[in-house]
Amino acid sequence: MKSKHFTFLALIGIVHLSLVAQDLPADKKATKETIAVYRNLEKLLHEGIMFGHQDDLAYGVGWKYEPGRSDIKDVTGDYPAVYGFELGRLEIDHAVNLDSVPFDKMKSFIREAYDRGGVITLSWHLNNPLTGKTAWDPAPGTVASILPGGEKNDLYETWLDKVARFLLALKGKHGEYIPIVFRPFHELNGDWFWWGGKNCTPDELKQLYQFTESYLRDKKNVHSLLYAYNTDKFYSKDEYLKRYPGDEWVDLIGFDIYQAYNTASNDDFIRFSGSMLAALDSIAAEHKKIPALTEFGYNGLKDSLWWTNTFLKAIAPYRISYALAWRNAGFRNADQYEFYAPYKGQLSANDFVEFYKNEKTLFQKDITGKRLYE
Ligand code: BMA
Repeated sequence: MKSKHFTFLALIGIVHLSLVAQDLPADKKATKETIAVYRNLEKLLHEGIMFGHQDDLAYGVGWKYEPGRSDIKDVTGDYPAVYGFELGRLEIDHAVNLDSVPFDKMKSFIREAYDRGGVITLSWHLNNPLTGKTAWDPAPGTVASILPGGEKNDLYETWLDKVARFLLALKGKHGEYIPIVFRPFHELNGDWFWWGGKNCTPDELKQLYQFTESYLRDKKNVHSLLYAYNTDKFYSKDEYLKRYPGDEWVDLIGFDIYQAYNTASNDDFIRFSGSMLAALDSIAAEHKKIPALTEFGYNGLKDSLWWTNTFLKAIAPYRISYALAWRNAGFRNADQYEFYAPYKGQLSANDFVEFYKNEKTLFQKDITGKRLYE
């Protein structure tokens, strides 16, 4: 009996081990708060899926920079559990990012989110360092030009210096660095960014990822980052891993998906996300990484039951750390708008409240007490 019990426990141990992340994040000198949040993200995988929202505290549909406001809070009375912000244009010394958020305000939003125990993730639509145009300028040769030995390597290092300065200025009340899930070079299998798809070789992308991480970590002493590897849609595990820089460089793995074009119907969205989330889950178990839905959305939310009838059905069966809805940029006119989360009075707002109440979803009130940074 005893030995059977022992075998059973040992087996549980093995199964459990195969599901968990490694003991330490990719950065072996990570600060204690970063290690804590890394381990807690893994634990939370067994409890539910954290809801995240890009630029949540900065603006929403019809408002900008109103202290304490959030479209998610307007609708549910609670904040998201995860907050996304964006660094694009920090590299060229602009005071505001490419979506008009002043970097100074962004720092305060990040501190505010951290003080509430929320998780913060940063993306970076950095300009093309070879041409000086935007991230969406897929000039061939750009990645090669910024790797060591390339003509723009020095310039790229100065851009990383600025990112490091920003990250090192993010401190909590006790002077500790605020941990950040950093997801550079996102959607890296798509062709629209200069670091993406056919615009560089898989090997160049891997080198870029590794160079960026070692530079921030070893040259700039930034030890508050968890690194996310992030594709767009993918059709096989091989495709997903084609540009993967290696287990020792990555903490979270994710992908971005929007309900649009080839996932136009609810059923298509559920089926397609499902097959990707299943693949992600299995890659996460094999590589001991934390799976996340790093961006998602259905622009305009023209389906009053989208949250419970489509999105929840798509994600609920899978282990996912968080799902980050993209930004509520609002309306330019009646036909031109961009928002992926409801605002007060929006067609899907009541259904979002049901989504909020569902036991699978985690918002601020579900996680603050868990003290993820301790
Ligand atoms: C895109 C859109 C753009 C935005 C960019 C970077 O998906 O939301 O409006 O500028 O992301 O955040």
